[in-house]
Amino acid sequence: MRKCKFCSAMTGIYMREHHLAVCKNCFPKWFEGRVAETIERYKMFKKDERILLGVSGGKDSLALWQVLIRLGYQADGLYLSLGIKNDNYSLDSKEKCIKMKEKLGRELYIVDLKNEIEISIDDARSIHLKTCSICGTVKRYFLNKITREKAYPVIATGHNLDDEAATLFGNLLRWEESYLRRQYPVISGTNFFARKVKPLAFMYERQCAIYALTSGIDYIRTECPYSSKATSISYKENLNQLENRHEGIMKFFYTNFTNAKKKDNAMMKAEEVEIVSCQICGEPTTVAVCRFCRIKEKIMNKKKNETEKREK
Ligand code: Q46
Ligand code: ZN
Repeated sequence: MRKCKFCSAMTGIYMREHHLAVCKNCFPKWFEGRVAETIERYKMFKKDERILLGVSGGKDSLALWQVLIRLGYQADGLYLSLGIKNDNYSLDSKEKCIKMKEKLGRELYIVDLKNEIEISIDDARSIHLKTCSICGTVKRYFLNKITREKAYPVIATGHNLDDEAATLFGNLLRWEESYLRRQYPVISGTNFFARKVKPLAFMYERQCAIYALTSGIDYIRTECPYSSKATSISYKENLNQLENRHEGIMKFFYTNFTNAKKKDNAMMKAEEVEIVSCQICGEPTTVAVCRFCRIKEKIMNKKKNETEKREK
């Protein structure tokens, strides 16, 4: 046990990477203060801008929602019901988001994938693409769509430092230049897309968990059943092993990357691509038919073929 830096109470919460002990009563204020610094340092948004936050019912997005409201920002939530039946995952996660909406007194938009496109993420397995890759496309599609329809200038997501470091690690291993150019805590808006921000990008995953616990957030404890197959999980495990041996290494890795990008404008310049309207759904895309519509068509065709086979 150590003494809390702010009130001297004895505490078991010690953050080696910051050489800092904080008790459970002081932790929420400390966490909120650090997120506020990130928002200001990267000029993510102002108090009079409406923010749409993607919420999943997990600790990170719900923690971010509460932090933003406590800091005086105008943030509403968007929950996408993916139709994951395993262990009632989708039902439970939706319930946590509704609880938080009631606690914060803000708007929560709920998009049910089954109502929108008659398919769920569970159906996605049938077309032999990685479930998480399809899920990512679907989430981005609806976040962009609802943000534009409801005229929000900013999209926020609850990606934490572990997520960002794992993404960076993967992009470096595969030398994904176009993704490396795009990875940053804030991406400016264009005529077609709202500004995208990640206010938790410098907070470790375990700090988000401590915040959720010490500030009474009710979040979904079970992992998405597909998460064990996600490549990012193995990157995270490896990075966490390194972090255990070299405290703060994950923070250095991501912070130094963002600092280098800040200094070198060339690294910030995303490739210029022409944006057109998808021939099927009309959403902005770089190809004739957007990835979302292509995935949807594939799944629908597969389902149709299976029904025809059964009826024969
Ligand atoms: S929800 Fe979707 Fe995650 Fe589940 S299917 Fe994969 S991407 S793991 S954040
Ligand atoms: Zn489309």
